[in-house]
Amino acid sequence: MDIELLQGDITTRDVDAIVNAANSSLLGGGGVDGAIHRAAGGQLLEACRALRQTDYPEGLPVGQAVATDAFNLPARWVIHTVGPNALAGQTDPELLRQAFANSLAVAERIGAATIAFPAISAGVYGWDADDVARTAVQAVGNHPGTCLERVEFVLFSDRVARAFQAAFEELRG
Ligand code: AR6
Repeated sequence: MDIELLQGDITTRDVDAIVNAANSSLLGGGGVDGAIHRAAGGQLLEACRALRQTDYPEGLPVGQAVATDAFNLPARWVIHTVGPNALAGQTDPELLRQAFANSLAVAERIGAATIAFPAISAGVYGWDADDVARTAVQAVGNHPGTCLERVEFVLFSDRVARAFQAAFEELRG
């Protein structure tokens, strides 16, 4: 499995699945969530509303992941996950690991060969970029699946991009 670090806007990525750092409501928000909903168009919100009416009436729990169509995006699917919110006291790295690992598991289930991740929880949810980078790298490194050929991390800011670079160098020794 190839792992790539890129800097830029995840909504432009022509991969099978992009991951959305959503909130439990699944009904949109700011940051990368807002960008994905704007670029995908209103049908994405309709698909998320449908999930709330069926599988997730209480919302998507922290650490879980679910896929929808990606509508107007170049990607085929959006995998919505909810990272822990450090500002609300959710500081257990296991929750963040689950958000990455369950997104990868959903990608395998739907047959995605390529996936792009943002730095889940490194924005509004207040996690330190180094902790997010380390957790992300470990989750991908320990992923047991066989379907995925390429994992991209698409990072918006210099600070977060540097954190991921450092985490990868650590992993590769
Ligand atoms: N492409 C790639 N990365 C982006 C983009 C983009 N277009 N836009 C922002 N980022 P955040 P969270 C980066 O706040 O911390 C939302 O309101 C951003 O710079 O989007 O998990 C949700 O609805 C940061 O490095 O997600 C939730 O309520 C990273 O993406 C809450 O924010 C994650 O920042 C989730 O907070």
